[in-house]
Amino acid sequence: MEQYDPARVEREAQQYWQEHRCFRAVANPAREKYYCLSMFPYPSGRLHMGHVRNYTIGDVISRYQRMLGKNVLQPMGWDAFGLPTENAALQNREAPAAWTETNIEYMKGQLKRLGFAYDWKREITTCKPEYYRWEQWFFTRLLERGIVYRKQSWVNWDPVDNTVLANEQVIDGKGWRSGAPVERRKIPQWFLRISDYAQQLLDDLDQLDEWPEQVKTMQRNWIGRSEGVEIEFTLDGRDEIITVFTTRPDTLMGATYLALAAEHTLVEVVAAKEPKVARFVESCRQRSTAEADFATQEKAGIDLGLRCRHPLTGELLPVWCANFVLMEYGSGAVMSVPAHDQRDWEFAKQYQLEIRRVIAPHKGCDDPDPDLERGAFVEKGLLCNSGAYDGLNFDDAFEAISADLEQVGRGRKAVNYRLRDWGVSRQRYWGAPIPVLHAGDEVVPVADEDLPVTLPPYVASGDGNGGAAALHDPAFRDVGQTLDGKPLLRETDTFDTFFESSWYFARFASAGCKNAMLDGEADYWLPVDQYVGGIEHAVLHLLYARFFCKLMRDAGLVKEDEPFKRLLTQGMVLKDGVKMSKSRGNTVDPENLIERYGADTVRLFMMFASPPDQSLEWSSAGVEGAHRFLKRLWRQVTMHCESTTPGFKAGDAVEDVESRRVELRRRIHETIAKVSDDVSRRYTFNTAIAANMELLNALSRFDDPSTAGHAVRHEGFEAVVRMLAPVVPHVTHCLWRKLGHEDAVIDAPWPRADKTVLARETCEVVVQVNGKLRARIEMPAGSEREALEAAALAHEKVKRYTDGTVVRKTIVVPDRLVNFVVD
Ligand code: ANZ
Repeated sequence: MEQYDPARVEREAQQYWQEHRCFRAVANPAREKYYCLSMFPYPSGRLHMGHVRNYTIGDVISRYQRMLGKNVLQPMGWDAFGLPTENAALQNREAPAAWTETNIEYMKGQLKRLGFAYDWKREITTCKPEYYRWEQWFFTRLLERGIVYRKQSWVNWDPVDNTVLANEQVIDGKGWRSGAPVERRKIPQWFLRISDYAQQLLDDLDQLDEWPEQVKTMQRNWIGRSEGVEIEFTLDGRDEIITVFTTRPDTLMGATYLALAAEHTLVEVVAAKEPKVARFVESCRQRSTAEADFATQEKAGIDLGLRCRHPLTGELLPVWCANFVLMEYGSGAVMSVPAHDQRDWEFAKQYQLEIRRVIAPHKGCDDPDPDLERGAFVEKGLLCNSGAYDGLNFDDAFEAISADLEQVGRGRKAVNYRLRDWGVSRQRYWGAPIPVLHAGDEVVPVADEDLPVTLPPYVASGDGNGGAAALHDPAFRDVGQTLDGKPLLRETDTFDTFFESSWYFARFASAGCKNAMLDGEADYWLPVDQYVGGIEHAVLHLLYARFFCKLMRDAGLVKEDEPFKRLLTQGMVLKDGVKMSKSRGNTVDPENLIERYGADTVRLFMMFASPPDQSLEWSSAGVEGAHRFLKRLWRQVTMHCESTTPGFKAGDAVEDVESRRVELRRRIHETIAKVSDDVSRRYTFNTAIAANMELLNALSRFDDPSTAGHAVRHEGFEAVVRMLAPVVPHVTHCLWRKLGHEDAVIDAPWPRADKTVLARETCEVVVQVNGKLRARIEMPAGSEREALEAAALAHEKVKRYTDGTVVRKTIVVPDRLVNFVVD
C-alpha cells in the first residue's frame, strides 16, 4: 500500500492549485462574494507560530466559504515600513529596502509551503511607491477638506544622535542608542481630525454585532465619551476667561480653587514673568506623559497668584497650576472640588486648600458625615451647602445648574472625548514621504502629477542617521522656488506606519488599479466579511481602519460605513503556559515542523488544539498526535479504495434497509449536521475535527464486505475528506482523487446532511410518574399522543405507581416524554 508522504502530497496539491489558478479572485456580480482577510505581517524575516495560527484560521474559513459556493477573496501582503526595519538595517549594515525584500521573499516561500489559498496577484507591499502613492494622493485631498492640520507638538529628542525618538526608543529616560538623557522638544507635526469622527466611531460600534464584545468595549473606552458642562470663570481684574470641563456640575458650589495644566496659555503668560512658575513648568516637562502615570504621580503645583470669580456666587477662588491636569483633555483646566474628587482632595491636603462638602449620601446634610479627613466622597448623592440647589439629586442638579449657567452666559452642556487627534508624522526615514512642500510658512500639497513622492535611497552610515541624511539631502529636499522667489522645501517627515495599514483592506479589493486609489472592484468585494488578527490591535489599528473607511466613504471612494463585518481575534500561542515569544526565548520554529511532518500536520494541530479565539498551548505530543491521525486517515481511505468490490461504482445512490448500514448512514449524516453547525456559527473547528475523528473510527469498525456496505463506507469517507478539506487541504486533495473523483476537492461542495437519513424510525420515550423516571419505552417516531399514553400506562413498572390512583394530568412531549401526575 502506498505510504503517506506529506512532501509529495503537498507538492502535488500545490502544483494543482497553481496550474489551475484556483485562488485567483475575480469579481462576479452574479455570485455571492466572501472576503476573508488576515492581518498582514511585518516582514521580520521568518514566520512565527502566531502568524501560522492567524493565517491557518483565515485560510480554513476561506476554504470553507468556498465550499459553500461563495466567490472568495483571500489576499496577502506586507506591512513593510517601520522603525524595526530601520533598526535592523542599521545593525546589518544593509539598506532597509534590500533587507525588506529579502525577508519578503523568504516569508512568502514559507506561506506558500503552508498551502494558504492566497490570490498572490493582489499582493501588496506597503513600501512600494505604487501602493503609497495613493495614500499620498488621499492625504492631499484630506488636506483640502480640512481633515489634516499641522500643530506644534512634543517629541522625545536625543541630543547626541540629533534625532527624534519613538516612545519605545526611550529607555529609562535615555536614548536607546546614545544613552543620553532624552529632552522634550516641541516641533510641528501633522494630525488627522479623528476627533471629528468620535461620535460616529462610537455609534457605529452598535452595527458590529459580529465583533467580540471585548474589542468593542476597548474601543468605547478609548473614545471615552463624557457628557458634562463647560463652565466659564472670569479672572479677577482682567477681561480673561478660564473655561473648564466638568462631568459634575452638581458640585459647582464646592469648587474651592481652579487648576491649570502646565502647558495652559495662561500659565505660559505667568511663567514669563515669574521665575518660580517657570521652574515649576520646566519640572513638569521632564516627567512622563503617559496618562496612567498622571493619575498616580505625587501631586504637585504652584499658586499662580491669580483669582477668578465663581460664575454663580461671585466668590473669588485661587488659580493654581497643577501636575495632574492634562493639557490634551477638555480645556486643560479643572474646577477643583476637593470634597468630591480624590485628585483634587490630595492636592488640597498637600497645599492646605479649602475642602467644602456639597454632596451628602442620602438624605441631605443631616446624614452622618462621610469622613472627609480620609478622602473625598466621590459618589453621587443629594446636594447640600448649595443654597437653592439643596436637596436636588445628581440629574436634577445637572439640569438646574447648567440651565442657570446658560442663563447668565457662563456655561453650556458639552460632550468631551478622550480620543485625541491622530498624529501621523514621524521624523523617521523608513516610511512614506508626506507629500507637501513648504514655502516659508505656507504649505503646498504636492500636485497629483508629481506623485508619488518616492523615498530617496538610503545612505549607509555608521551613526544611525543614514535615513535622516537621505531625507535632508538637498537632492531630495530642495525643490526649487515659488513664483515670488521663496525657496520651496520638501517635507522631510514620513507617515506613521498605521497610515498604510489603515486602508490596505480596501486596496486589496482594487489591487493593481493603476489610475486610481480604488475602483469599481472595491464596491463588489467590500466590506471584509471576516477579519482575523490579534487582540493587540483591538484599539489603534482597528480604530484607524474604521476611521479611514469613513474618510474614504465621505470622499465617495467606498460605500461602507464599516470596513470589517465580522472580527475574530485569535488567542495567543503559549508554551508552558506563557506567551511564545522571541524575548522569552521559548519559540518553536514552524519551518522545522513543516520539514518534519508537513504543512497539513501543522495546520491540523493548530485547529484541533483549541477554538480559534482561545489560547493554544503548544505541545509536541499534540503535533505527533495530529500526524498520526493523518497517517491513519490516509491508510484507511487507501485501504478502502484498494479493496475490490464487484458491482460498486462511486456516486451510486445509497439506499438500504439493513439496520447496521442504516445506523452508520445516520451516523455519517449526524456528523455532517453537527460539524456544519459548529463551523458555520462559531468556527469551532476543534470540535468539528473531533467529530470527524469519531466518524473515522466508526467507519474503520464497520466491516460489512457487501457491495452495499462498501457504498455506505464510501459515502462516509467522502464526507470526512470534504469536511477536513479546509483544515488539511493537501492530503484531502489526494484522497479525494483516490475516492474516484475527477474534479478536485477544492471545488467540491460542502457535504449536506440528508434529512431523510437523519430521521429515526423509532424513538426512546421517557416515562415519568410525578416527575420521577420510571421507565423507557421504544416507540415509532411521530407516534400520536394517545398511543404514547397507552403504551406508557401499559408498562409494568409504570403500572406499579399508577394502579389504584387517579391520574390527574398527563404531560406529553412527542417522541421524548410522558409524565403522569397522580394523587
Ligand atoms: C469637577 C469635578 C468634581 C470633577 C467632582 C469630578 C468630580 P471624565 O469623566 O474622564 O470626562 N478634568 C477635566 N479636564 C481635565 C484635564 N484636562 N485634566 C485632568 N482632569 C480633568 O472626567 C471629567 C472630569 O475630569 C471633570 O469633572 C474634571 O473634574 C476632570 F466631584 O470637574 B471634574
